[in-house]
Amino acid sequence: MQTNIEQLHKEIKSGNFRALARGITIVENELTGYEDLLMNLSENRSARVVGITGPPGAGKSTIVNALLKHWLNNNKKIAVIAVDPSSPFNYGALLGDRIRMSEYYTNPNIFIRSLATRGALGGLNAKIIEITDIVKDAPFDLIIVETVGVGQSEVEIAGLADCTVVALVPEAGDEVQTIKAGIMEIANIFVVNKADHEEAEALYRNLRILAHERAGDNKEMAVVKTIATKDSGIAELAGEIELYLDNQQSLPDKRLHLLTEKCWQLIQSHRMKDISQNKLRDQLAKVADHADFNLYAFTKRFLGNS
Ligand SMILES: Nc1nc2c(ncn2[C@@H]2O[C@H](COP(=O)(O)OP(=O)(O)OP(=O)(O)O)[C@@H](O)[C@H]2O)c(=O)[nH]1
Ligand SMILES: [Mg+2]
Repeated sequence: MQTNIEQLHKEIKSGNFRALARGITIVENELTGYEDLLMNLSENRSARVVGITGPPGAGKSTIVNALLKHWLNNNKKIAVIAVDPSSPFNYGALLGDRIRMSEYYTNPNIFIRSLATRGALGGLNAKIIEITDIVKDAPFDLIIVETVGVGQSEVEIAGLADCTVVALVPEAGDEVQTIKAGIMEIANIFVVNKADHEEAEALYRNLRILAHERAGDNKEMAVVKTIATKDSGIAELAGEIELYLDNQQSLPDKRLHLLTEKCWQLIQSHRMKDISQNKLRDQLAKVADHADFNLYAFTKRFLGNS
């Protein structure tokens, strides 16, 4: 391993946030040394990943802020990864009312990073798995990943996270019976946020019924009402997350599925590394108009020679 990457790795492990930010940038952009960095991640990394997903504007960032405040008061070290924050919502805006902003920005117990989506992995950042892995190398208790629940991203977040929290809002009340089957599959905990709206009660009741029906003989999924802007229900939510993490089975199917997909992708990109479209095009230009041209035989020969 190159010395500077080795040094960076040491600093990340010791909790240096600048080093962590640098490491994320290296991995996100595949800069020199990124593979070294990934291949030398520590073993036995203990930080747990909490995914928070839900429709745009459901209050995910507000919930994360409120959870941050709660856990900071309990002396936890937390990293937040926000994927494609569609609103310019500023983490810390709410923290600011209890913790002075200056203190917050230099708070050694919170690390926050926003990532753009890159279209890959159905809405999550293409490097979200690698980035989360790097963050796990730093000494955090919890890593919170916020993603807007659109399309496939919900499914991926469930594979990435040790506990997936799905935030819904009362506006969805009428549609609760038609909540996408996918959401029921991925949620470990439901949050009914904006419980200050009167329709919240109906959504809460319906979710409880759904959770009950789904549970069978197993423990029912928790449904927690919150008013994130007022920190109401946040302690209960934090408690349910901790309880879920404490009782979690070792390797959920969803995780195995995600790892398989990711490994497949890595193998694919590794194998394709030396294959260039230009080279293919040049070679095809020479032979494609021959009467005996056969694309499949050509491809096989090309692979043999590359
Ligand atoms: N009345 C009420 N408003 C809330 C509550 N929680 C959040 N909000 C407001 O809802 C709006 C959206 O909150 P965000 O936390 O940005 O929602 P989000 O889900 O992170 O949104 P995106 O990241 O854009 O998908 C903000 O104006 C919040 O102040 C709540 O419990 N009650
Ligand atoms: Mg948000």
